[in-house]
Amino acid sequence: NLSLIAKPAVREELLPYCPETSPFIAGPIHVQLPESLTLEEVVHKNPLVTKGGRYRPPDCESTHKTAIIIPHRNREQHLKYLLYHLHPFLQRQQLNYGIYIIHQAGNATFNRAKLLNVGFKEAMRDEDWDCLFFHDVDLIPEDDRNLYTCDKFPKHASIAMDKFGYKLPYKSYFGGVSALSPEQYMKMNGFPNNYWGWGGEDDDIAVRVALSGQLISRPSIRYGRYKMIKHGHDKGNEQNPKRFNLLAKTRRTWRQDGMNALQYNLLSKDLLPLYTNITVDIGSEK
Ligand code: UD2
Ligand code: MN
Repeated sequence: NLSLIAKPAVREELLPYCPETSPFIAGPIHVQLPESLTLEEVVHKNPLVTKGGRYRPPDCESTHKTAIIIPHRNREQHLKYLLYHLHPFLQRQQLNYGIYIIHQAGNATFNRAKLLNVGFKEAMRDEDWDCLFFHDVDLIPEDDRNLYTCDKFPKHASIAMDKFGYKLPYKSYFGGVSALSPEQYMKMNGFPNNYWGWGGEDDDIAVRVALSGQLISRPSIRYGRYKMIKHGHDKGNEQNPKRFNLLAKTRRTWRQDGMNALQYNLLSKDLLPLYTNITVDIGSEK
């Protein structure tokens, strides 16, 4: 019976593993933000990206499964540029990856850390990711030797940003782009849910890393370079006046507030050509 030996239309099961260092890594990237760029062009430039913003190297089995989690509301331009740069960047690293946009519905005050918790939960429902990258929408990596894989400890990747003169602004700084394995994430009960508005949540996360008995891992300062697309303050993300009080209490609250207390209403999940869009109602400050 010929139909039994006909090749199935799925990809070959037994590809060799990808090499330890990808041959496509090129080093420094000159980041450009072409004004006329459209999302359709980004789709055309990435023919191997499949529904939901997924990719696996075509000719080898990646040894890394990385999900990128991006908190978002009303930053469509930044998102377009990030996708334009990130897709080829991740492909050059021969990763098996997926990109998730976690879109906060409504006009209540923005809550970055809670959106990241939602992203973790929803992404892990899909796939057994071994690394999650928590990524501001406006940060473009400038060197592809900055590997989007996880380390022994929670990793802070955006250590050299143009806006801080390509230096770490302070020692425990954890804002921008960070990477944790599911085990590292759960060990610190994820991120706080109660930081509404701008600021403090990144420092809280750094404190949780320490309180859960972990260290911070960082890439080389030569590789962890990022350009932040210039922007003003967003409406609905005003400075959080409670951030210092909250931070003073993290030691007492981190075990109660985090993944184990996460509540939200998933409004939609769409597999778009360049990313999975999760629209979520995360409520508002009580
Ligand atoms: C810094 C940190 C950021 C976070 C924030 C304080 C850097 C590079 N980043 O960012 O990680 O700790 O301070 O909360 O230092 N966003 C939207 N829509 C909004 C508001 C925010 O999509 O209306 C998302 C978006 O992904 C953005 C991120 O939240 O990149 C952080 O907000 P920001 O870029 O306004 O804050 P920034 O640059 O001071
Ligand atoms: Mn920013």
